[in-house]
Amino acid sequence: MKFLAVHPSCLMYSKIYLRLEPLGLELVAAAVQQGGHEVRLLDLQVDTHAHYFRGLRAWKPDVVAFACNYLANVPEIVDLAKATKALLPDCFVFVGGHSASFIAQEFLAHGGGAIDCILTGEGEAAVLQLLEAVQHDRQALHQVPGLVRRDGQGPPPQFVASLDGLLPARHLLRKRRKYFIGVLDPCASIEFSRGCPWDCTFCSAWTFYGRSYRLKSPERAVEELEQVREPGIFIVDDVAFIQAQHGMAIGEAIARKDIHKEYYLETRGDVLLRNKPVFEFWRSLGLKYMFLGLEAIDEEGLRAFRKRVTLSENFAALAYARSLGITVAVNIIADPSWDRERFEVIRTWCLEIPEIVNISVNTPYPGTETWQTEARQLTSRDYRLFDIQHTVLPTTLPLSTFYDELVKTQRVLNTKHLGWRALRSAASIAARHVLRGQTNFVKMLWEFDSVYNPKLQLADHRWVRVRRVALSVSIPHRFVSSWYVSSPSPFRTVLEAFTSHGSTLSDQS
Ligand code: B12
Ligand code: SF4
Repeated sequence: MKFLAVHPSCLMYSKIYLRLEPLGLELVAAAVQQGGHEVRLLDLQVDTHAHYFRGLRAWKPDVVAFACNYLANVPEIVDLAKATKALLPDCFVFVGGHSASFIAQEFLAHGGGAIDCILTGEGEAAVLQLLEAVQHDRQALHQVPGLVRRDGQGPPPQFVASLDGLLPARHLLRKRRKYFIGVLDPCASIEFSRGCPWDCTFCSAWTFYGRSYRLKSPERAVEELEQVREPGIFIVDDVAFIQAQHGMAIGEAIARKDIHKEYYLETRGDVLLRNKPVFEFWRSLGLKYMFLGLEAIDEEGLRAFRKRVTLSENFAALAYARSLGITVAVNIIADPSWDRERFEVIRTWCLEIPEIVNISVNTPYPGTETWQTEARQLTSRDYRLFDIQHTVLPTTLPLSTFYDELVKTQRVLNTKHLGWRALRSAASIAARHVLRGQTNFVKMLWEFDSVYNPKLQLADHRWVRVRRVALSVSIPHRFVSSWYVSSPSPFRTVLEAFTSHGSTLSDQS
């Protein structure tokens, strides 16, 4: 069969700071290719809708599969699915990814028949069984693990047998030079582990992977790395190098093979402090950037997010990363309840430290605990506003003032790292990139004002009110009745844990 895999357009972040290859979709595409099907992959982060429709008309795929890891992409995917069915009524259209898995029934309802099913969980585990059913016996769709249709569902999704069996179909991407993060331009992505053993309230890593934590063997990890051409590598693990031995073994294999790359990874403050020798070693291998999810600069905030780390540990981790000469980016979650003083405190703190500070807005996301406890307060249910740059919860400040303060804070932070100042400090790197025809990093330095603008952000809310959004997120009431009942076992286990602790879920079910 002819299989077209599609990643939706850029998010607000990916318009500036980073744009990454769709690794999950490449894994799904690789599995389909191994099954003997003809596969194409289109990434709308770097290609246009016009290109998509031209391809549909010319190639006439039998199956179109969309990746949906982010709620903000839901309306685009629904529109594309409807247009696809209008053009090719016999084409089988389905969606997978994190967000699709958590709102499967809602997604199907939005599609109004244009989306044939949602494949929840890890796509590469069941996609061939799905295609087999599509090709030979549609009745068998109901036996596909993780598959959700409007009239029923298959057994719970299964995990892939081993991460070692996976190799993403990187060769299917046409515009690989478009992927970057900061000065790592171009940059590829790689996965060394899956899942996370912690249980932060705002995060769904632990509900999606059912709290499992799996590792790729160091041999396979390095074999894969050797095949990557890009000089920059984004390690996509939720928390890198939780197990020191694993991180060390991969590092040693890289050193033995004399592989020279520059790396970006995300980890936790306590993991960094616990596994100092690993990070030190990786620094010598080319670890350039590190992202630490601090989330809050007060103990109360850390407790509320259930980060299970102390403020002093986080600050000690920052100091340690600094001492290694690694460029550190940290994240702070802005709460809609913040007043002017609170924003001012954050601005002052951020200016005192050399790190890049990213401010995101506290947003309940389906699949998280916060979704269960806070979704009833939502002020907007428009998917497009669930991008952590808008607020969907009530603000203490008037909405326009909240955005003024938010963007003012982000701008203050960005002047440290974007524009002429950044270009001066990274002039030789920028010049090298431009000479090689790589312009993603240099363009990024001036893009802030065109993307982040309080008036535009406010206008997005007005737009929603004026047009009455047909596609909106369902609050937990519906979410529970459809998603909980139809959800696979790891999700169920976690939700049951919430109910047994007397969360709002029990009032609703
Ligand atoms: C890189 C990344 C980003 C980048 C995106 C870069 C880009 N597009 O250029 C940035 C930094 C911008 C980003 C932002 C956000 N992210 Co993010 N991000 C990731 C990260 C670290 C890696 C993604 C990846 O490549 N994973 C590896 C691949 C192999 O896994 P995968 O993509 O999930 O694919 C598997 C399945 O999902 C599924 N699948 C995926 N696509 C498809 C398609 C089909 C057809 C099928 C059948 C299956 C399928 O099968 C794949 C293989 O098993 C993940 C964490 C992680 N480790 O996955 C979080 C993650 C995807 N992000 C998440 C979140 C919550 C966000 C934010 C909302 C907030 C935040 N915490 O930063 C914002 C959203 C921004 C917005 N505007 O909406 C969540 C998703 C939760 C959800 N949707 O329920 C994750 C899982 C992190 C987490 N631990 O909670 N993110
Ligand atoms: S925020 Fe990080 S540490 Fe917390 S559960 Fe998610 S991935 Fe794990």
